Amino acid sequence: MLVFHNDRHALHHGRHEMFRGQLVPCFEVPARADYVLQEVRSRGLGPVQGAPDAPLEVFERIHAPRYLQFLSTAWQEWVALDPSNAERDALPSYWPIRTFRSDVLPASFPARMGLFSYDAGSPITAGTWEAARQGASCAVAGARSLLQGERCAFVLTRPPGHHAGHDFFGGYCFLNNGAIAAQVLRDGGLQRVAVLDIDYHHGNGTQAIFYERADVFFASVHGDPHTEYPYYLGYADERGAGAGLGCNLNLPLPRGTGFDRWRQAMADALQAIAAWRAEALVVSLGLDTFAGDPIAGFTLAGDDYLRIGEDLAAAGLPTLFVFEGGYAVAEVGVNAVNVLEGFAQRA
Ligand code: OKP
Ligand code: ZN
Repeated sequence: MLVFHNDRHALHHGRHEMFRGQLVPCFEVPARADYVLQEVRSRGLGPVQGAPDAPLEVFERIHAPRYLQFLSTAWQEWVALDPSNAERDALPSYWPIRTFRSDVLPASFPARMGLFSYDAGSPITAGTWEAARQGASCAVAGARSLLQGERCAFVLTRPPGHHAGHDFFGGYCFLNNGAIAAQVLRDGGLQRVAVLDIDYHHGNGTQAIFYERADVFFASVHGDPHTEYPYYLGYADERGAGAGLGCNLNLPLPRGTGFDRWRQAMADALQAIAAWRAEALVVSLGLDTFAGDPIAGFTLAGDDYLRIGEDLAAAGLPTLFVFEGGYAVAEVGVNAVNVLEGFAQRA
């Protein structure tokens, strides 16, 4: 399996996120991707390569130009507020919810931080833009490899992407790697592309991006948003809108769910994707469904990830895996490569 590795991922290294009124150490750390790369290499999954910088126009197929412009200069603006800010991550403090205006682009940097985000858990650091941009470039390269006939590929990047929307960051995500990849597949000539999100957390960004579109099917198996992040999206009654009605499938499961029930939910999602006649599959591969994950609530075990890979291979579609969450750092590499190896052995 081809592996597209973001060799600039460590330029994004948040120190603190806001959690219950305190700044706590970030869960989304560079070591996560390093463990996955180490496991990819030691098990000989396949050749590891980087990717050329994709032009911004490719990202603009998914993200708003003014959002990309904001992200690309956010760190410089943060430090310009006060030189001592260079020692602290940038986090938002204000948000324009309901009844506020979102058409006005305030001159104030803190005001724009809130306009373009939805939580205080996703710090911007000196290298966030560089890291996110290179990761999205890997997603572009991975999608192009499928267009050239590869059966499967793996985009090994962080920060993750599935919570990032058309013009907002949040949930540790800045550029939506999976959505960008799906769009590259569409623009490369495929008519019907499915995104299957198996991260513990609902992929609210990806859902919102494709919600009114009939050409990209979004399916997600995740912790019930009544109790789990991101709380405000991911319910079963969200089925798409307008031309996209029927092209969105949410399968929320209660905290504590184990592999048997989870596996059946993924089978239901794959069945819907097959019935919809998808031509290619993008898998938002979160490993935070693992029993040992510090911020999630399912109870999957290491070997279960081999079965997941096998089930995905049986769907028979060209498949691009995109790394998302998974915060049991020492185990995330083995669990990720279990999925990929299970897939490769059945593909
Ligand atoms: C990103 B991805 C922990 C609270 C949870 C946000 C979780 C983002 C998950 N302090 N904060 O989907 O794995
Ligand atoms: Zn997650």
